[in-house]
Amino acid sequence: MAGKLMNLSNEYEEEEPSQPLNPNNMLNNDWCRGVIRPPESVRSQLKCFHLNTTFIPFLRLTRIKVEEMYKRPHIVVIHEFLSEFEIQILKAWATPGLERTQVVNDTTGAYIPSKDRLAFGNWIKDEQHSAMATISRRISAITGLDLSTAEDANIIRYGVGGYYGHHYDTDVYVVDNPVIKPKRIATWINYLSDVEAGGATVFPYINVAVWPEKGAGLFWYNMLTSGLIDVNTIHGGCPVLVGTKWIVTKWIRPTGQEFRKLCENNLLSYNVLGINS
Ligand SMILES: O=C(O)CCC(=O)C(=O)O
Repeated sequence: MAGKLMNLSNEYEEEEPSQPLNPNNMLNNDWCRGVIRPPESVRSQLKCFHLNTTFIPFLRLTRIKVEEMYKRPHIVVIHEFLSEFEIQILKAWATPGLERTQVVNDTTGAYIPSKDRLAFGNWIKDEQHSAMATISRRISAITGLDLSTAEDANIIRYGVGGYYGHHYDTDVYVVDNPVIKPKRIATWINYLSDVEAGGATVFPYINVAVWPEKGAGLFWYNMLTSGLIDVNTIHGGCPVLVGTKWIVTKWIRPTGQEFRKLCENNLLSYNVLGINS
């Protein structure tokens, strides 16, 4: 995989990744072992807070616990997002139809099995279970984004050794790519399990590792307010060493967000949970 394309968040003095990115070398890399993290200058700005739900009727009586993992791009964990009941429903729903996961081929656009992703997955539409519909509604209320145009949720089970190599959730290269993958303004991952060892979701360009926490949600914006892809959002799922990792991913598309997240022709303006900066 190519080296870093450009660094838009040059506001911070960040450590450079100590190893080249290589989806086949994830077992050995620093990010998966949790031995590197963002510098103190970045960490000291991160906050934990309760989302202000005063003006969100659907969430008004709830506590939404947000922990910032990074500012630009804005990467946040929502603790205690899913109930035990929802977790059990999603696992039970997915299990009979789990199949080897596939990735989009950049040349043909077809879904194909790939050595970059070793896991089993299934899809669920909001209409197929009221629990999923409610989860989507909560994600929409928390993010302020329209989820009616989002993709179906992808339920994934990684066994021991399962992983997902570093990738972007949306197209980065505009030129010379015959297949334009769907643009995904943002990604939400629900963790349905803890993992005894391994299995972190890592963002190697910014040294962020998020360890799976049963019931938590992980959210970030892939796009800047200009519509350009934030190259620092390259991420992957580290190999599971002990245990099983379950996630449910919702990829959120730009269509429908026109009046919710306004476009700005400013390369340094980032989408964030709440008000943009
Ligand atoms: O397994 C993970 O932690 C990452 C999953 C992921 O990158 C994705 O579903 O796009």
